[in-house]
Amino acid sequence: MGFFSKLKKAWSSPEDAAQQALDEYKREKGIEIEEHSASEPESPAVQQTVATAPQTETDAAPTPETDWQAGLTLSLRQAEPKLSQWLNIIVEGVDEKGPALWDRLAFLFKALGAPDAEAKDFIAKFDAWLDEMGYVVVAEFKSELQFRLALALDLEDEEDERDRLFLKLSEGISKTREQITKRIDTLLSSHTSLNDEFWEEFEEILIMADVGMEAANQLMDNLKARARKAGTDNPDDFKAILRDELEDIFKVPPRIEAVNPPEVLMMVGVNGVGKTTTIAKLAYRAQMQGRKVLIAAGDTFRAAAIEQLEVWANRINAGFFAKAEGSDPAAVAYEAMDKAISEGYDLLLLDTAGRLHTKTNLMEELTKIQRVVGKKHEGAPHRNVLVIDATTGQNALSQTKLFNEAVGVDEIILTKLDGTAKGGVVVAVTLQNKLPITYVGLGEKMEDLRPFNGKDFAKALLT
Ligand SMILES: Nc1nc2c(ncn2[C@@H]2O[C@H](COP(=O)(O)OP(=O)(O)OP(=O)(O)O)[C@@H](O)[C@H]2O)c(=O)[nH]1
Ligand SMILES: [Mg+2]
Repeated sequence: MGFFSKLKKAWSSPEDAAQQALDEYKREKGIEIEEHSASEPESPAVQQTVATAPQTETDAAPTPETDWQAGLTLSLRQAEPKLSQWLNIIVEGVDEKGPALWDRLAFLFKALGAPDAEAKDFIAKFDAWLDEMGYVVVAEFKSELQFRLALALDLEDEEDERDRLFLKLSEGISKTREQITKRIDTLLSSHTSLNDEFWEEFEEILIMADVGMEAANQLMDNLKARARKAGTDNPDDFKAILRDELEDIFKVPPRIEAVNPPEVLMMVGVNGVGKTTTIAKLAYRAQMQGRKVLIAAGDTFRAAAIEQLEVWANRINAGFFAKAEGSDPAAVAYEAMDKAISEGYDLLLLDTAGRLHTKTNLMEELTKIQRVVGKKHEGAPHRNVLVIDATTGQNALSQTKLFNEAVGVDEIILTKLDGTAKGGVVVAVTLQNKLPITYVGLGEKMEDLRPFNGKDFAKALLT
């Protein structure tokens, strides 16, 4: 059972909801409410808010304040146990940011059993972010608000959030799906068995979708073996076989090691793939989850790169460390490591340059960074994260190979999966390197960097 279902169950049985409705009615009419027996299970503050409000103002008519709180309580109790539904109730009738919204949001936090201080902090940060972004109207930021709530309350795994993510992923890869799935459907409808001609045409589809020759061959071998094992050469069974195979391909477990904080992530990748913005998104996620984050500007090649990172750090309220343009990136990393340790940061994110024309130097520079932070802090950098841009198709493969050989890659973040038909490269990258894809970028907003789930990807691709 999910968090919301549990909470709802703890709140009340249907009778209690009815009792609440009655209380609400009485309160509206200004009729005094008698005490109920204490059989209701003790639970988060909604209960208390409603129960205590009338006691403090026994004789007075209900204030507008108790009214909205009671109304919200009732609505929350009756709503489907989903964050999205609850958020809809919270923002109902509120068009813009402001005290009314913050009161209601604080009330939701209370209802969910979160401490007051956490609610205050969340709201203050969110308000500051809205100012920074210039968002005023609820419709502009509701989705972001839900994402933040899910992160802050550790509800990202709730069914509702997973559904939302799936939808987002599904939309994000619609062009890739168009490229692959429509063609597969046509292929399947024109064949009565999985014969040689079928496989040849299937291979063509894979190549067109940027899976690449080598990976395509490997994939086909696996699929043929699966079909044989299942004793079928019926095209009707093909999609299920392909889905199973894709799920298996993506089952690369991320390397999780016990890390002695601060944890250090080094972001690598060629220029323009999205390293800097992904660092901001990761920092933001980590902060929402209560970690103290320091971002270091290891791309000292361009002043603009340092500034870009600083703007992001300020925007999300993360720590920031930089030296002048042209400084030695390893020195930046070393000093940032120092700062992270002495100031008690939980996570250090190292941005790096990505210029391609000095490939050898770049790799030397990266290994030097690794060396110096490792000297300062045992095991650091704990994760080398390679950022690749899905729109580059086959180049993603050579980049993975290059970086993996030079500095060792622990995981991959695939950006710009939205709006490309070349998403098939995910299959090739995973198949050929056996590296886990941990996040995918589905757009430019903060909420657009999401954990990658291979099973969902396979499903979204083939439905
Ligand atoms: N649509 C979309 N755009 C993205 C995504 N991730 C990053 N971008 C955009 O890609 C552009 C380049 O991003 P940066 O973060 O500056 O890339 P970088 O790797 O740091 O680039 P260099 O510092 O030049 O090496 C920016 O305009 C980002 O907004 C994504 O997942 N989807
Ligand atoms: Mg950058």
